[in-house]
Amino acid sequence: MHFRLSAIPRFMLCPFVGLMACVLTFNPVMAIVLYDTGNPLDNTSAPTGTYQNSGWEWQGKYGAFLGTMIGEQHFITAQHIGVQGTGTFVSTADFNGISDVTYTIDSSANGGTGYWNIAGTDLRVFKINETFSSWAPIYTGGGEIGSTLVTFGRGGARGAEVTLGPDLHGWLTTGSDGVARWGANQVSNIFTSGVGDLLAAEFNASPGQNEATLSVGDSGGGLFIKVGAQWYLAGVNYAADGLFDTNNTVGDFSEFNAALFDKGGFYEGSDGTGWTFHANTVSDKPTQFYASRISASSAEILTIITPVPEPGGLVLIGLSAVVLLQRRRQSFRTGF
Ligand SMILES: [Ca+2]
Ligand SMILES: [Ca+2]
Ligand SMILES: [Ca+2]
Repeated sequence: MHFRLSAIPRFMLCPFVGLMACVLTFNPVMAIVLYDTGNPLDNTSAPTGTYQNSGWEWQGKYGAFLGTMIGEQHFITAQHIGVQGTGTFVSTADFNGISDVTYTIDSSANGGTGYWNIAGTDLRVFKINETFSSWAPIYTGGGEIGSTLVTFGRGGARGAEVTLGPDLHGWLTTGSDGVARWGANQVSNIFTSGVGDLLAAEFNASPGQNEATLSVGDSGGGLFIKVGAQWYLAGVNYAADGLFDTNNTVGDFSEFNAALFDKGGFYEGSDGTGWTFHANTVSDKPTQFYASRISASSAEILTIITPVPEPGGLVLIGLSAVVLLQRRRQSFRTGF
């Protein structure tokens, strides 16, 4: 079968894996894929129980993708999805529980650029002309690894089974269906990459836990972790491992995108950059997905979203002080 990505695969060095040079092949995720179920209708309404209030309410539709409300007038999403033509950010009834609310994007923001790119990352902040009634707190700490996460995206549900002999290894991933879906996982690692720090999570064969990975269409969605009783935005969905193939033959169009909880027995890479074979061992070799790490850019993000005092206001404060002084002087002179 022949699978095409809607974006160019990316390659980054990951220096955090000891002495071994490691090239990660990223497929920018342009769906939440669930281990437990292939039903595309599952996990499409607000999470409850353990995952209640975990960020679903702060998601909004930005073009074909998602963004997360992070300030009274700001939302954050991924750069690599580009500027979506709609010029709007929509808090749908699915997200807010009431009715669709359409916000308009301030195209004059940041001196006419229309957005702020966080340098050296895949993060992009937009401003709306109206105001949100609530927004996500952003994570500024360093304790992501080991945290339970919830992530959101609009990619497609999982496709056909990927097997080797009698053994299931995962599922093909399909094109984006545009439906917002949520899933859970655990932050397993942090990588330094050409697009800044990335949070990584392994797609494990863990039934009954809403275990999820990402696929095409999930980019820009928020990834939340819980600290105490509060969920914080800790990442923005970026990429997933791939491509995969059963051979390393160039040009036979046999490569495919897949959500594999065990990539053992498959090649990973691309015709352009070469293929790496993963031996099929008894232990699963899970694939990972990646999200841009918010905490590494939190200072810059907070500078963008925190309102600065109006210069006019400062001048007025100064003037009133002058006026007060003058009055006192006058009072002194006149003896009052
Ligand atoms: Ca996992
Ligand atoms: Ca091939
Ligand atoms: Ca295996």
